[in-house]
Amino acid sequence: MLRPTLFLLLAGVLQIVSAHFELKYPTTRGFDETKEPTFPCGGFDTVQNRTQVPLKDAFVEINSGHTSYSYVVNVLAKNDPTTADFSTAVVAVSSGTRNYPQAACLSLNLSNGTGITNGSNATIQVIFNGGDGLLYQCTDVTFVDSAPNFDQSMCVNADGSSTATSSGSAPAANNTQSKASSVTVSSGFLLLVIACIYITV
Ligand SMILES: *[C@@H]1O[C@H](CO)[C@@H](O)[C@H](O)[C@H]1NC(C)=O
Ligand SMILES: *[C@@H]1O[C@H](CO)[C@@H](O)[C@H](O)[C@H]1NC(C)=O
Ligand SMILES: *[C@@H]1O[C@H](CO)[C@@H](O)[C@H](O)[C@H]1NC(C)=O
Ligand SMILES: *[C@@H]1O[C@H](CO)[C@@H](O)[C@H](O)[C@H]1NC(C)=O
Ligand SMILES: *[C@@H]1O[C@H](CO)[C@@H](O)[C@H](O)[C@H]1NC(C)=O
Ligand SMILES: *[C@@H]1O[C@H](CO)[C@@H](O)[C@H](O)[C@H]1NC(C)=O
Ligand SMILES: [Cu+2]
Repeated sequence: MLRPTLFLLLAGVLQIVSAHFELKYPTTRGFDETKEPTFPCGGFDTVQNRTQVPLKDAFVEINSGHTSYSYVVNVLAKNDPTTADFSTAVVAVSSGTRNYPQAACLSLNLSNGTGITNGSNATIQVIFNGGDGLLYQCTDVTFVDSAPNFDQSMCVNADGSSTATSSGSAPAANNTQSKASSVTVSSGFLLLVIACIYITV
C-alpha cells in the first residue's frame, strides 16, 4: 500500500515541476503544455483576435510554474508573421530574470527600435527559460496611443514587488490575484494528500 501513495506524491510533484509558464495577459494565442517548447509560439501559428495595447506602459503578465527563470519578450511588427519572421524580424522589448514563482509583470520598452507607432499590428512573443528548455507563448495586438480597454490591473508581481513601468506609474503591488493562485495550488495539494490517505486506507 506504500507504492500507490509514493506514486501519487511523485505525480503531484512532477505536475508542479512541469507547469512551465503561461501567458495570462493579453490573451495567449493558445496554451498546450506539451507543445510549449515549439518555436515560435508554442504550437499556435495563426493570428488570433488582437488586443489593443498602449504604446506607453505596455506589459505582459505571465504565470510561472518555475521559481527561477529568465525571459525575453520580442515584438514582431507584421500582420501575419511567418515562422521565418520570428527568426529575422523580431525586436527585444524586455528581458530579465525573476526569482519567485507565479504572477509576474514584464514591462515592455517599445522605444527600442521597433518602428511601432499608433495603429501598428504586431505579435508579442514571450520566450521563457526555467531550466528545462526554451518555452514559447504569443499574443496578437494592435499598439495604440490610447487603449481604454487595456487592463492595467493585470500587472501583478506575486512577490509584491513594484510593477513600475517605463513612465514610472505603478499599479498597486499588493493584489489578491497572487494569493488566489496560491490558494489554488495549496487546495490542489490538499486534494492530493486526501487521495493518498484514501488509497492507503
Ligand atoms: C474574436 O472576435 C470575433 C469578432 O469580434 C468574435 O466573434 C470571436 O468570438 C472572438 N474570438 C475569441 C476567441 O475571442
Ligand atoms: C533592445 O534591443 C537590443 C537589440 O535587439 C537588445 O540587445 C536589447 O536587450 C533590447 N533592450 C531591451 C530592454 O530588451
Ligand atoms: C491614433 O490612431 C487613432 C485611430 O486611427 C486616431 O483616432 C488617433 O487620433 C491617433 N492618435 C494620434 C495621437 O495620432
Ligand atoms: C490589423 O489587423 C486587423 C485584423 O487583425 C486588420 O483588420 C487591420 O487591417 C490591420 N491593420 C493594418 C494597419 O494592417
Ligand atoms: C503589502 O502589504 C503588506 C501588509 O499588508 C505590507 O507590509 C507590504 O509592505 C506591502 N507591500 C507593498 C509592495 O506595498
Ligand atoms: C527604452 O529603450 C530606449 C532605447 O534603447 C532607451 O533609451 C530608454 O532609456 C529605455 N527606457 C527605459 C525606461 O528603459
Ligand atoms: Cu518547465
